[in-house]
Amino acid sequence: MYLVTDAAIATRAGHRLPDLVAAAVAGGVTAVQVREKHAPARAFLDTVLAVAAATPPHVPVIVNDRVDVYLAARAAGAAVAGVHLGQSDLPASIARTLIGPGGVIGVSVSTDAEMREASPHADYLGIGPYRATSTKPDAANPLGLRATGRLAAASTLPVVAIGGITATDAPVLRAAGVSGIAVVSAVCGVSDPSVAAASLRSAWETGR
Ligand code: TZP
Ligand code: MG
Repeated sequence: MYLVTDAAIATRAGHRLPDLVAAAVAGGVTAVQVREKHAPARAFLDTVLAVAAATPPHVPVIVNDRVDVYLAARAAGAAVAGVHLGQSDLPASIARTLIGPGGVIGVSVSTDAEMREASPHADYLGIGPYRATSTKPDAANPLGLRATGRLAAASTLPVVAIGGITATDAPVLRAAGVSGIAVVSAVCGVSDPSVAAASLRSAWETGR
């Protein structure tokens, strides 16, 4: 149950990001990715540090896109677990050399070729978009259930589905073989992120 943050969406819904993350973890989120597409490095680092400070130690905090910001957060003493890389970010092979064997690397893939390239260097894969979403207008074409299930079955790594996912999708995606689901707006964009996370989690846990 992977929360991907968006401070702008959170602010519009009336939340400070660190409080939102703490509430979402209380509701059942088990991993957090800090994603800020427009923040300069210094502001992004500050956000990562604030989120890491608000997240309990058993929940990994992953930095979107920026290996340098991940390394800076580590240098600042924050408990950050790793990075999540898209297809236009640093290659996973090079990120692995930069962050070492202990850091988590996730890579977004939407094709078999991308999966083959990333898998030897990654710890998990994000596959998506599951469906079109206004949160990421520049995303690749939606995969839908069949392609999601096919990629999940072909993967040697755990895969997390992302893109337009709501609680209704959780049991369907679980049955399709994914290891987890990642959401932005379903938790960041609602009035009660804790309740939203809990309903996603229970839909996942009880789903067949
Ligand atoms: N990658 C593929 S879709 C997406 C990302 C980061 C955005 C998902 O956001 P939402 O609000 O859960 O659809
Ligand atoms: Mg990226």
